Amino acid sequence: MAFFRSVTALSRLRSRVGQQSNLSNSVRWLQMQSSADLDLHSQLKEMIPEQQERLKKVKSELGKAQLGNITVDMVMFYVNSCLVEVIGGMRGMTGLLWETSLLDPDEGIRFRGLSIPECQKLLPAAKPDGEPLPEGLLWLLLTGKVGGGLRCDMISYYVYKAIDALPVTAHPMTQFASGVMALQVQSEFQEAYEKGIHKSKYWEPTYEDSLNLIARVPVVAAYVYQRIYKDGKIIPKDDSLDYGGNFSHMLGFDDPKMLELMRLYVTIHSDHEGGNVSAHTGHLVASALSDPYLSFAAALNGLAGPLHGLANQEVLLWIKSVVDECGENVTTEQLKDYVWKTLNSGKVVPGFGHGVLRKTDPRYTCQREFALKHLPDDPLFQLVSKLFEVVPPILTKLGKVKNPWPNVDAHSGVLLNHFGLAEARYYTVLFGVSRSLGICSQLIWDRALGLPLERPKSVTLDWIEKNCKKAA
Ligand code: NMX
Ligand code: MLT
Repeated sequence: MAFFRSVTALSRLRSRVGQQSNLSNSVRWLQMQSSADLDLHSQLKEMIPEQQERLKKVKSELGKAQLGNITVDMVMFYVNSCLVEVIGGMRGMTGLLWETSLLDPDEGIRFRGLSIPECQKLLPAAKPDGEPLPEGLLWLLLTGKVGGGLRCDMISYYVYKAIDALPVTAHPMTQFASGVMALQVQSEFQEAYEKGIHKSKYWEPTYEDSLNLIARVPVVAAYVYQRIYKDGKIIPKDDSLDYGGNFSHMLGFDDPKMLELMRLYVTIHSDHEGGNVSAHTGHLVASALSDPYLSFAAALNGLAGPLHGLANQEVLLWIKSVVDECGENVTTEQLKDYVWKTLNSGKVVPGFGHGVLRKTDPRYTCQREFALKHLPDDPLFQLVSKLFEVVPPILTKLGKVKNPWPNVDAHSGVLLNHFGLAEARYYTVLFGVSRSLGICSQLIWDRALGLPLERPKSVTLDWIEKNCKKAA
């Protein structure tokens, strides 16, 4: 079965009529052409009762099965048997149901069972041997099936005034998250809830909000970019383009290779199972029946932290600081010294390490392959390659770093920089646009499966001392 969909096929897709405003237009991705000829909504409607039954069966048959032991040292860290009084961050605790993807510490992410190379082979592309289309990935995340192209729709929206109310110097993530919050005033879930919708129907307005949100965030993001770095002019979408291609176009980048990069970028950053800070935050907030806009805006605020999504900004700034100090032809010895200088000044080496992964992130690897294909001679790419050799042995020498290998953020900046998107402070916004696909897909399933309010128990140090027996 051939899954490739050509640009011609995409250009056949028609726009649907949407509301207009004088402030903006955006793109709405509505429906995929699946082999089963069912639109996305119908396909989900068909799947939901089966999955609800499946969950019921799991609860009744496996409800008391153990997923692991929660011990005090998951909450606390012990170093050489001495208690270090920091919170352990729940590493290794299984506590969430997340259907759209699963992360293996050694192998990396699988989206509904498909690895990144498999997605590159199986998902629809805009051209032969091209990068996967994010809309194909969205279909996969939502249904577990490989679908075809998407139909896009013009809709209107204005959040520009909310963004414009901020100083132009505000961090791009602040402007982006504010724009997403402003989108919330059109939440269909909120309206339906106020009208008393039955809980069995929650998933439907969640679905509408989620698809609207996914369609609108590139427009908000592109505006933030134009406002901060260009002349503030809105570049209208191009109907012949797909989601990733259009996003690049609205940012002002029309090089076909950059369009391909954006397709790959949006696909690989979309989802990383449920426990990462942004996904977990989105899921937690949505468990209070906050609508997808409120939940996703909260997720973005977590993504904006330097240990999470802001690391892509930090990586390019750090790489540029290496070049400023040592020049582009930095030697291995100079690089080692620079890494040690960073560590000795109490900072982390951005782009290396991970809370779960214990090998090189496959999202790093596929970006490296993209660079080898399209920009092998780029000096910053060569620097990134050198860092791959220099950093892991140094981090290993520290003795405390559990994963010395590069993560997704170690590579993305030099690719974007190569095609002219050089404003590192903006990079996390791109990550945010992509993550809307994963978080919102899961939110639809959260409501479809009737997942409850999330409310784990917490304890005090005093409680642990009184109630926990010393291990033998
Ligand atoms: N540079 C220096 N020290 C590090 C690094 C690094 N890249 N990675 C881990 N460590 C330290 C860490 O700070 C901790 O030190 P301390 O005990 O003094 O607080 C120690 O090693 C143990 O940490 P780990 O258990 O290995 O890692 P943890 O799960 O706590 O944190 C990260 C994971 C990703 C936060 C951490 O590796 C890090 O800070 N990396 C750099 C920032 C980064 O690239 N973040 C992006 C992650 C991917 N994403 O997009 O979200
Ligand atoms: C992510 O993509 O969310 C990051 O790799 C962080 C994580 O998985 O914890």
